[in-house]
Amino acid sequence: MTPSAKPFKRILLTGAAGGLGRILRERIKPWAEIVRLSDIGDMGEAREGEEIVQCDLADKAAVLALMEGVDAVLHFGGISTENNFEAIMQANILGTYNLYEAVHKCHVKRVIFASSNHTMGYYRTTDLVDADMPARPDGMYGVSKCFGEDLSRYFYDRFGIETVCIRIGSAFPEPINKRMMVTYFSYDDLVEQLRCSLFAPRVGHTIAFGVSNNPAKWWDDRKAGHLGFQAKDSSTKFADKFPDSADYPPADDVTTIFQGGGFLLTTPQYK
Ligand code: NAI
Ligand code: 15L
Repeated sequence: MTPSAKPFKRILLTGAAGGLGRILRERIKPWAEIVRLSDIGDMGEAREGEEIVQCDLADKAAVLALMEGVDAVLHFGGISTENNFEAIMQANILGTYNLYEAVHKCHVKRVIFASSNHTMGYYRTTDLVDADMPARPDGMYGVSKCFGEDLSRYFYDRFGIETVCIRIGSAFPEPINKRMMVTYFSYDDLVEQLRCSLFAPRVGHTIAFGVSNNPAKWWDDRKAGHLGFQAKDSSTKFADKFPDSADYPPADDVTTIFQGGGFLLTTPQYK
């Protein structure tokens, strides 16, 4: 494929030094002539077809400069687990606000926002949650992702900037506990959902669920059907690691009662 045949001129990936950013760095290259990588952390040397811009999302001027010449954004940067509110406020709340202000000023048309299943962590593991149900975050991290979802809704309603918020389950090489047999999201499925989110003709403001086709389900993704995404992988191939996962949740432990799992232990618990 010649550079000019690629659909986007420049895609910005935030969080490029992170676990998912390092995977996406190579996988998104077919979609853009240039991938601009950004993170507060070290991203190494720029490779072919890359630009590297190290910056703090909480730095408004830096984020505005970061956005220049960008056609689409994959927003994966920020604090990715529970933390103190001050830290989350800077990276995830102020950072996402700065990102959308810059998106608006630079006339970027579409953002894919890495939201999280922790927007819904206080639903029970017996619930089936869909995109229209009220958020039930399980901590300040989840609250910050709810902020990103609402902020992007506002920027769509007010300015027509399209966003797909992907409530990612557990995007890791493989499940590392029983909960992840339900929440597992393979890297291949993540990349495919991103591709669908970027290339669907119209997405408006979409809330989607990022999860593979696992046997047990907590999330109903039909309201994002217009993206055309079909998960191909499944946690089934890891079933030997967790033989009784079909009986999940097995106990009256708070981490198995609520979808947020271990994140519940970082916040006051309600049964
Ligand atoms: P990660 O923690 O490995 O990567 C996040 C990156 O954001 C890090 O490289 C970090 O340096 C960067 N970052 C943090 N604060 C920043 C700031 N103020 N300015 C600029 N960059 C900053 O997390 P991971 O697993 O790669 O996740 C990526 C995104 O996907 C995160 O937004 C996370 O909340 C979201 N997500 C990931 C899930 C997963 O299963 N991996 C599940 C649900 C959501
Ligand atoms: C998330 O939102 C986190 O970013 C990730 O590190 C995992 O904890 C994931 O959720 C999960 O619920 O497994």
